[in-house]
Amino acid sequence: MNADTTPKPRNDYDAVIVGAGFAGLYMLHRLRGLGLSVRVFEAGGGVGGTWYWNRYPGARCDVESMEYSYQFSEELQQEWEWTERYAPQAEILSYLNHVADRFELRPDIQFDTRVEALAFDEDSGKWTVTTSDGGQTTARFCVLATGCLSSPNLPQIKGMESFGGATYHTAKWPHDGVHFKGQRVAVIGTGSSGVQSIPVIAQEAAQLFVFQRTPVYSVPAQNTKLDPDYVAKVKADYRGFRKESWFHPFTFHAELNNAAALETDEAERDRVFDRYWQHGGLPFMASFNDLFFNMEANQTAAEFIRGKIREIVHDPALAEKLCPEQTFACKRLCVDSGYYDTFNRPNVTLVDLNDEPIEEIVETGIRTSARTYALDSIVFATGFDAMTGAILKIDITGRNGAKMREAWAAGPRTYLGLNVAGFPNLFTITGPGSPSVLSNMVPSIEQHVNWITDCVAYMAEHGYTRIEATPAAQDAWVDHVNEIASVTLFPSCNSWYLGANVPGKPRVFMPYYGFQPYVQKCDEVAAKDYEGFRLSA
Ligand code: NA7
Repeated sequence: MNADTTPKPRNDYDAVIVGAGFAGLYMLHRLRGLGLSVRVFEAGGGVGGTWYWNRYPGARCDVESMEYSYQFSEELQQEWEWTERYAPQAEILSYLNHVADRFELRPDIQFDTRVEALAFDEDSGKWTVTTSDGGQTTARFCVLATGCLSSPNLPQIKGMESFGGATYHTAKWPHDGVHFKGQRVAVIGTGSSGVQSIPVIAQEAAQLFVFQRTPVYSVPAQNTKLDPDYVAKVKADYRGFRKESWFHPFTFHAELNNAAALETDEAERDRVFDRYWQHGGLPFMASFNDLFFNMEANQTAAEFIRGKIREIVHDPALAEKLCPEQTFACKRLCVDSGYYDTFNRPNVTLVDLNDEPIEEIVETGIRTSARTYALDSIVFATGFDAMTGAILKIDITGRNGAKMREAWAAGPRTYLGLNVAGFPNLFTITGPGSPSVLSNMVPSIEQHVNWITDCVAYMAEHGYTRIEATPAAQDAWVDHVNEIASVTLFPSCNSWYLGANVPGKPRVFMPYYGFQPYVQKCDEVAAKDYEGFRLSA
């Protein structure tokens, strides 16, 4: 495309990107490739997003490393060597640092700078970006690459400030690590972050108290060093391997069993479940094709996992307390390394918050309705204000003074999870209304970045300077997202997909279920000259 070649003052760019994680880095690479001037603002001191912040013990990805990576560069995917089936946080962070260096991205990224406000100026057609360093930058395009799980949720518990020991949130973990040796430690929360960190902290702490509000379904990762023969096989046709996952309902490799749990006799069903359990990880969800659509089928998987918990945990009463009752995989399924077995350790105590709710945090520890737990450290593994939290932290003002916080007061509304009516030239990557967290994030990010890049190029070719979703297209899309969600079992539990984990957050199912139909829709929209968007000069 023909980029504007007139010299620009340092605070005016063609595009501003917020965030330098997987999404922001690739977006920068692509927009620069169009010849655009681009500035990235990143709150962290380095690249990596989620993988920069979540340095808690045991942190690793629940999607296999050979496919939790970029595919846009054949050289990159050939040269990078993953060491384990599931990459630990530090390795993913090294990978992203490598990407930043390899594609010389750093000069265009301003670190330690949080975007505080975005305001659209009708006359100039540009966004003014106000940053935490007091700076103001203008840009025609603005891309929110702020991540789905980047705004930590810290519960407000009475007396928190009075605790005399140390407190940590898994998503804001100190960079030089934490030593728990000899300590009495509490972990509050048993989602993925709790499930991954609890077995590791238990090995070091003198005493570990796990404060559980809702028991969780977890499948063993069966993590292992990567087999060089397997890696060589994938790399021999990496494009083919990626294509297979692109067309897989989960967007990562998993053997799909095209049989219904309800049409399979119990003994055979258990054999199948066990085979997937031994294989490990999220592919367990592919063991039968009716698990997400029929509660009776769903509960066969639930009961299988409860059976495993009863087998693993020696104390039957404790095992019952660890058994989840809600819909299987309605909250994101966890993938663990020794989670349930950790409760057999003599230094680990489960505190069931349904029996003894937390009343307050005191100087010496946590007081529940039953007793006071004396503690040296408290770890909050309490998750995120997911999908909308990081976006709504920014004071965003669109056309005619419209506020994003008001536009989303009853829950997020987007067209394709890519743009919001009333907010021209503002794109979201893996925003609410797109498959994002229900898919393998990296291919989803690449699909969005590619779509946005093509859109910006199209606008330049056709002399357009402004794009914005029409309210009608947005309304129809929001209805469609809800309609699809309603045929699944996802809305049947209090998950962060629904915003149910954050007090006061509107209860709306945020991601779109179905990667392939979604991609098809995005492609059709582009092919029909961005149908559902208003383009203007
Ligand atoms: P999650 O999955 O949201 O888990 C948070 C956990 O913290 C969950 O067990 C919550 O219980 C618990 N929680 C939250 N608030 C409280 C309070 N106030 N008291 C007690 N317990 C509380 O976050 P994660 O960081 O583990 O994982 C997020 C995603 O990252 C994960 O799904 C993967 O995609 C990667 P609840 O279930 O709400 O009763």
